[in-house]
Amino acid sequence: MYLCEQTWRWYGPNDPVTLSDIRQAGATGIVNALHHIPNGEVWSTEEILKRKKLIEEAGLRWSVVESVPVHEHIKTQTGNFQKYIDNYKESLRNLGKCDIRVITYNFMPVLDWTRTNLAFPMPDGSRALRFERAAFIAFDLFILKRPGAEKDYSPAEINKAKTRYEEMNEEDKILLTRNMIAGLPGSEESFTVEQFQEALDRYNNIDADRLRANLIYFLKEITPVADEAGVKLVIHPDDPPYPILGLPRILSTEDDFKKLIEAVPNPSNGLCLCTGSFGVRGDNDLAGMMERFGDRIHFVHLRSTKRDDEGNFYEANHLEGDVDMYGVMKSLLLLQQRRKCSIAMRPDHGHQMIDDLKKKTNPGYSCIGRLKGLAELRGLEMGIAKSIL
Ligand code: DNO
Repeated sequence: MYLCEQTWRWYGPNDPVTLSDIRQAGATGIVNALHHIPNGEVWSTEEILKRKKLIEEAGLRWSVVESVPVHEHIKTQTGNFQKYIDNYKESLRNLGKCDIRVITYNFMPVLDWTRTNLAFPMPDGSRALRFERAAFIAFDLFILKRPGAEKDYSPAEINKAKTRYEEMNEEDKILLTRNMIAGLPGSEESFTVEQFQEALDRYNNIDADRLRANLIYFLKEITPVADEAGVKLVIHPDDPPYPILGLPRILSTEDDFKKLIEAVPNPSNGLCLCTGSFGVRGDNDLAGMMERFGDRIHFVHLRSTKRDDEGNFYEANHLEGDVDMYGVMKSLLLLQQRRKCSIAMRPDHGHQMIDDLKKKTNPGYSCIGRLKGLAELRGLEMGIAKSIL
């Protein structure tokens, strides 16, 4: 019987969660990136092997790269983009040589994932990540003051955001700004408000069609290299899965990924099925996507979100919220039997809880919340496996 490979995202030697902690959590695979290499530069085999050795010495395996970041010049096709694409190819070849076979990336303009609140209190005393639409709009209209932003929102939304903004003290505003643009764990960029507006301006003439064309261009360049190197590329969906800050979005739905594989059918063109990101939209059928994109899915992020009618969502416990984790897990198990292989999954995010509340942790990536998530997912998997297989 093929079960998931249980993996865990580790931010490298500076991560407060150690490799030994991760082993105790029961994961066997590590999801890692060379964050010290500047975005756009080649990952040399030497650097890759150094990191690989560290992981293996702890009795673990480097299963997945998350992420080899895609330089903004590639996304906008400006400046030195061809050089950055060549560097990307080189990194893929080097990863293949070092026997690391799954490479995650995203094509979100400017920002990787976005939240307004990193310590949203849950009724049980733990803390969750949250996206609050009124706070987000307040940032856009009254802190960033993005030109033309008002036309993206209804009068009622603007009023609500105004009241929300007026209720904030200086500290709240600084914290909101930091959450929005200082870079959440794993994102390679961080900005001041001025730099941020400049970064947004680079997309003034780039709509979704253009951004998609740039992604397809990039994939047509790199997938033949990935095919040859024996590595799978997996794109991470947009988080949140709709346009924000006037930026185009191109990987928010099933149809978005379908367009990519139709344009670039190479086998290395794959998907990281992140149930938390796709799951924010009620119209994404996660278990169905698992089935329909089965051959393209090489990495799965398991987490759940809970949305309301006003565009807010928070990250729920792994087995609660809007994601039908039972349906997803069942679909993932059936897929693995069909493909006769294990697929790497990781518990994505987790509440900050228990002792971690007293520690400085990477938002979403504290130890105990993910340990709980992994334990629950592992139990769910075994229960389904034993009853259906
Ligand atoms: C957030 C993560 C993302 C993801 C990238 C992949 O917690 O899932 O930052 O790593 O988008 O490139």
